[in-house]
Amino acid sequence: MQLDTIAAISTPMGEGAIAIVRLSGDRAIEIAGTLFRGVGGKKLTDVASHTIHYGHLLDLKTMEVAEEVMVSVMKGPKTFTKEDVIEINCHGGLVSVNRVLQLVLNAGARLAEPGEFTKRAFLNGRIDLSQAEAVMDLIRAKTDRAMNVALGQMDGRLSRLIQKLRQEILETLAHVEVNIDYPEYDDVEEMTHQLLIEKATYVKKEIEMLLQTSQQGKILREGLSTVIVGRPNVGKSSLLNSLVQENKAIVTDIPGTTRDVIEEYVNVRGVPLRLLDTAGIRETEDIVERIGVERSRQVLKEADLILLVLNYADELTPEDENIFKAVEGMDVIVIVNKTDLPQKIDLARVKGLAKDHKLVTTSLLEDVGVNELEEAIASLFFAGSIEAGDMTYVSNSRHIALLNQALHAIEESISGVEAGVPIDIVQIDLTRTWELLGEIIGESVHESLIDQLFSQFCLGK
Ligand SMILES: Nc1nc2c(ncn2[C@@H]2O[C@H](COP(=O)(O)OP(=O)(O)OP(=O)(O)O)[C@@H](O)[C@H]2O)c(=O)[nH]1
Ligand SMILES: [Mg+2]
Repeated sequence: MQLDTIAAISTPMGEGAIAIVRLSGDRAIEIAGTLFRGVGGKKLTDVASHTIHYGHLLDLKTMEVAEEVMVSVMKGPKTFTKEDVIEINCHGGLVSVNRVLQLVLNAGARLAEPGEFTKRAFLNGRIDLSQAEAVMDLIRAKTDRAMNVALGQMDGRLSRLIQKLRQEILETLAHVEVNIDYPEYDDVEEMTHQLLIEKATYVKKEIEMLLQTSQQGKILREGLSTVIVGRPNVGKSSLLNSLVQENKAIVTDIPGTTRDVIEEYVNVRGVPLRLLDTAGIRETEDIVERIGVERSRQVLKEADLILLVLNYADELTPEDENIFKAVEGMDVIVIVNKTDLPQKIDLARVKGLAKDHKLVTTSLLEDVGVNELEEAIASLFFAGSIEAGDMTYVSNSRHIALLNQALHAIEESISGVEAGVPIDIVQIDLTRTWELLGEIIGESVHESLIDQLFSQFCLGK
């Protein structure tokens, strides 16, 4: 495939010690070479691959020195894109790095689109689609574990599993083909049926297992989505601050202080939490607060874990009971806060409402009970037996959707065989499963989807 030579700034914008402009393509070395003036007249086109060289870049219009640089020369195919790659290390700083980019663009490179380097690695066959997506996950990883999952996927762990399943299906399809070609042999037909059920059941089980990891994968990637809810003024924002050990949210004694959803990432005893503090839920005339309350209700729906806060120094209200109703069926920890004040709450009634949920009492003001709460969160999470280990996690929503469709297709084929439908119909379902799994690793995917996926990348990656 003949592609033009692309260039982009590959380091974050802003001031730093160094910044990197990267080029990839057939003309990368030539383009950098025309700008580069090395020590003793050294030419980039003559140097060995995977070496780095000190020199200056010339502005070809004025023939003046524009920047002092170190240039890495990496010849394909042993590069990120499999093409010739140049990395120009220049001084960190907006002006400097933009000037270098401008020079290489003037010399014949084209500005890369977001994710185009990774896209080339994919198009040139160095990585498959799930690996490319892992590159993005890696960049965005917010926890250590998320990073390990992404590394595993980049290494091709998921790809290999998917390929193995596709191979099984292919072999099964070959058998079906024999059966269709020689329908007169009864024993072939019987064998085919038995084999079909066997293989398809195996594939089904493997897909189910992958899907089981998806919930955990999502949590590892994004953090356990944990929503703090409760009436105004019970201490929700105080709880967020106490868990992140910083004053992130505004705390006042005015009910209705928090108006928007506040989001913070925190590690509680090794459990990655995406912590959301919400506006206290109540009926209100204040428009801003009302929007906040509406948002609280929305984030509630997508929560993995609810921290329901009550006020020890106040009686239970119908609003409290409504909140209990709203979180029915979810993972909830009930927190009765402000135990330093005189008790007004009916704890027996709270226990009735809490049912099987864990109940913790705290005084956030005096830092009492927070340890117990952290323990409750961790035990809830680890009881769900999340293990980092070597497991293959599926965490990408595109993959999850495809796996669900593939599961459906393989189930169709199994029930088809069992119901004795014509074998060529079964063949269609099997082929469909094979195709859907292929989409995960980027075989048989539509070009527009590829464009869309890569456009989510950051520039220069
Ligand atoms: N006495 C006592 N006061 C507390 C405790 N926890 C929080 N408070 C106080 O209660 C008031 C409300 O706390 P916030 O954390 O802002 O409550 P909130 O639930 O976020 O309130 P809204 O954002 O208005 O919904 C503040 O004055 C806190 O200092 C506690 O354990 N004991
Ligand atoms: Mg608040």
